[in-house]
Amino acid sequence: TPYDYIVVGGGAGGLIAADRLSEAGKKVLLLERGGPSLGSTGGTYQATWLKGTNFTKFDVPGLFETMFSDGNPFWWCKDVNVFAGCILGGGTAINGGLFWFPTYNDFSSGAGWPASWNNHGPYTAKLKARLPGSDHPSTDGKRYLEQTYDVASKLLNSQGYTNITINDNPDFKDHAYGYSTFDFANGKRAATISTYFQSAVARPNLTYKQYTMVLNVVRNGSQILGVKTNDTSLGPNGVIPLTPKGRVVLSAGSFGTPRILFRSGIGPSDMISLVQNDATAGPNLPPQADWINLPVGYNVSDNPSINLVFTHPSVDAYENWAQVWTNPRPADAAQYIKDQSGVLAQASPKLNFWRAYSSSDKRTRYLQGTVRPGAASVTTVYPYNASQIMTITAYLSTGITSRGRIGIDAALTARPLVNPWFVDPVDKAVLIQGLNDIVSGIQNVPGLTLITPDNTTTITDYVNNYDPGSLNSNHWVGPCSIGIVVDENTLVKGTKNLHIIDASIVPSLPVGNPSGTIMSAAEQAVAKVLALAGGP
Ligand code: 6FA
Ligand code: ABL
Repeated sequence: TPYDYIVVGGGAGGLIAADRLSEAGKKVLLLERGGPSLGSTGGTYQATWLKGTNFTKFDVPGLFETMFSDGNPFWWCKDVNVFAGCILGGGTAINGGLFWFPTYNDFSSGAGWPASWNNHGPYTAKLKARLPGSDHPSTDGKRYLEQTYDVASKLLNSQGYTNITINDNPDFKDHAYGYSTFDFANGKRAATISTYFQSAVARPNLTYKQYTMVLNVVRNGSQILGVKTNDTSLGPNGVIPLTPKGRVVLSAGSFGTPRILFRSGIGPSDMISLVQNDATAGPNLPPQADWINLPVGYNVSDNPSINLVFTHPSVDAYENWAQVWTNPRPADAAQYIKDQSGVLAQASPKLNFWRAYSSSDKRTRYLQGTVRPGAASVTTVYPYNASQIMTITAYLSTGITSRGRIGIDAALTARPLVNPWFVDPVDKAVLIQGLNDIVSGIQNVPGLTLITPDNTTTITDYVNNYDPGSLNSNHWVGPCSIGIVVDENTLVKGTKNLHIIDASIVPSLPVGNPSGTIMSAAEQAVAKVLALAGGP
């Protein structure tokens, strides 16, 4: 059967697109390559201690850190060489859940948005109505495991920071800090899954197919006719058609969407040539005369981030989250099962802060900090108390000038081709300054000890010797930037009916972890698509 809209990918962007398109009465097909995540969507992957409940690994916020330590991490995309979620909810099913409503700057022309996008307010309000977020997601309204919050707030108070409720003051991002805020509700992960997805699948005019991978769009020149999937039960050769005025919306993420474009003959010729050389994908390319040359994969950014690890005698490192899957603290597990309250109703972050820097190139760059108990790794020549470790991750965000490139290799694995961090030395200099400012306050907090780097290494040497891969923040945006690859209505240039609604159209990094801005952008994008003339 033909569809008015085929939405490819059920992540942050795709679930909002599918919900709003079906709400408007369109006949929508939502295709997701992964399977269920939350228990409410049919997910079943549980820790033993959760047996008898309907909660999976993806529901329980306190299991977030185990995404990186699990022996069977089936949720990661195996054909993307950085972390990406291939499961219902995409990144939002497996991420830390940090959730920030956008600032004015996040959608400003200076950030690369067309003028028609600057007023994000009404769209953010629509998002907020569906997904308010919470800085106290435990169902009893209390906060738990707050020692690192207390330590970090002492550090920041001594440096002139103001304590605020972050999402009540989105534009206050200089010398501001507050409780970490999450897209969780009722002590569980919510994101776009238990919200937009739930209302979308309830509509008879929306069809959802999981475990279905889109390989390429099928097109006649600039006219998209449908999509080709890996499931031949869905149509001849796996092809699913559009209605005559129908449109395809790609929401496969910053790695998945460019790959679909390359496999459809859209993008730089070096990428399409790799597809051409592939025995399976090559024959599905349109004739070379129909290739559409666009800079898909360029203008990519991700926050460079650096971890500082400390100890403080008051801190409970919570066994560095190593026990929560197999052997959680019994009282905390019981409390969570009883009413989704307690330590496990929240993910690891406890406090976030921001500071603005003006730099030698006269630009303003923002630094974000995320504070949590535990640490991914410790490097010190001294003995230390592992039960007292905590991390401040410092991210360079809005204002970054460095850009990288995303593409594919000969195996069609999606990957960064050019790393986007520290291409511009000013970015690195500002992050080093921000780190130095953080550690300059240590003396104001009795008992606080920096253990990575320790006092045998300067911050500058630490940053210069940092493993480049560890600079990755998983916040990839921009490979199909608005104004460059897509027009202001998210239409892929050179096509009549191919749209993109996901992180890949975001032209530069927002000030916080990006999912809130991506969701607000999706609300705005789908409204613009629905308002276009000539559609179904
Ligand atoms: N962002 C935040 O705001 N806060 C966080 O705490 C945070 N943490 C993390 C994190 O801890 C990790 C490990 C990762 C990987 C990301 C984090 N992010 C965080 C970033 C945030 O999750 C992403 O920026 C956001 O999810 C991007 O939204 P998109 O809509 O652009 O893309 P998704 O990856 O969410 O969804 C793509 C979907 O398409 C997936 O479900 C995928 O399975 C599906 N898909 C891909 N290719 C497909 C194909 N060919 N056919 C069908 N489906 C496909
Ligand atoms: C994010 O936005 C980042 O993308 C994640 O990297 C981050 O989680 C979460 N939010 C929470 O702040 C970190 C984990 O806390 C680390 O344990 C892990 O090593 C790291 O992700 C891997 O990138």
